[in-house]
Amino acid sequence: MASPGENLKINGDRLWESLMEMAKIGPGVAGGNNRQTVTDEDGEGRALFQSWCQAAGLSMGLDQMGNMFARREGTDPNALPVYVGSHLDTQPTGGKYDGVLGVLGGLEIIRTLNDLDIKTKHPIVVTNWTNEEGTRYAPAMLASGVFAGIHTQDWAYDRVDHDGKKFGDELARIGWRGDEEVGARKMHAFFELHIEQGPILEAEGKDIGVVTHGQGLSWTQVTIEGKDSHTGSTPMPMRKNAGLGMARVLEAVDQIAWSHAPDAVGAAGHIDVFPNSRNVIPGRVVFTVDFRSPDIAVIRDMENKLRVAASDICGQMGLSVSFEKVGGFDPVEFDEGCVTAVRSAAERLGYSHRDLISGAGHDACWINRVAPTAMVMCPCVDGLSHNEAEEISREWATAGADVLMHAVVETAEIVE
Ligand code: HGY
Ligand code: MN
Ligand code: MN
Repeated sequence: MASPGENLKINGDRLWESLMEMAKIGPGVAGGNNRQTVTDEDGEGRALFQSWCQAAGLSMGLDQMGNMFARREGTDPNALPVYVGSHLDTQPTGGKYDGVLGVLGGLEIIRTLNDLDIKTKHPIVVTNWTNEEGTRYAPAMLASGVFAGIHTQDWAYDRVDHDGKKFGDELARIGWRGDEEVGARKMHAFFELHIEQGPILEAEGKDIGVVTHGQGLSWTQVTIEGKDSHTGSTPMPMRKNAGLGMARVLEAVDQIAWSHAPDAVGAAGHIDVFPNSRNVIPGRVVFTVDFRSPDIAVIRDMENKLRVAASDICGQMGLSVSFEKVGGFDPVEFDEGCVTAVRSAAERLGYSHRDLISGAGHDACWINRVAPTAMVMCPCVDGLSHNEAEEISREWATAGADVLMHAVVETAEIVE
């Protein structure tokens, strides 16, 4: 296959302008974004993305999970398309680039190929996956998970948010529930550009992360029941303090993760306290423990140790405890051919690079189950993400999109 010339580059200013334009939709309170999945703001972001795709001459597809597919024809209409994309939904206190860079980086490839009238044998399809974040509706990567056959669509539709609203109803309400069967599309390959969301690339002065693997993830929802009672008049020995139980369990979570240092991590980001009143001892707490490691045996060990520790702690305190696995995936090894396309693209373009294990989960982790898949990463400032202060440089965005384009175009086969 002919490789693209090293002077094939995207238009970094145009990509940056699109990122800043998208960032205006669902603004946060501190310079980032709050464009959570299947909210009105998500719908607005989708509409803007669709208008840009149509302006670039792409034909639009939409499946029953709201996954968006914008297709540029190849010279061989029967050739399986090369897909490229990520997600437009954000955390409640999200950054402007998490996911968005991968979707708009894919669109920038199309805009550049159109500018230069470059044709490829395989069609290219830019993709926006619904609900990658899993923050309003667990689990993360929900729609790419249905696409890859991990979850059933009915199960996904029935997921409820904090207010009891169902995912399927909300997707229909914002008008982005399509007709296409989810997962019917077959792919030649899938590529995803994403910010690292960690400190390694910036610390080592590397432009590009060649993602060979993704670490595994486990989400266990823990419910501890005690007894609501007055914080003033209930004697200490009589208390059934579920909040205190949670505090001791979270200390154990931290120790469990440290026991597998340096490659394991653990914490709880979601915590609900009931009744959450200043003068009531919490009678019930519900929280989600997030464990991650590149080694599945370590993840299983951390899950087991959590259950043992939480059961012991709650037993000693007269509290009840229950567990529910609400998300997770095993460590991922990406496709060697696609990874090589990414690495040789970085080399051809003269960008510094290093192999990398992704610390965060991505739609590519599920799509890797159904198509040859790889990821490109760029640095982010201080490795910070899932924070409105998330920041990248224009140069990092450009380098990442250049490498993404070369990997995609080489795989889609340029037609001379
Ligand atoms: O949780 C994750 O790793 C991803 O950001 N959804
Ligand atoms: Mn992301
Ligand atoms: Mn994220």
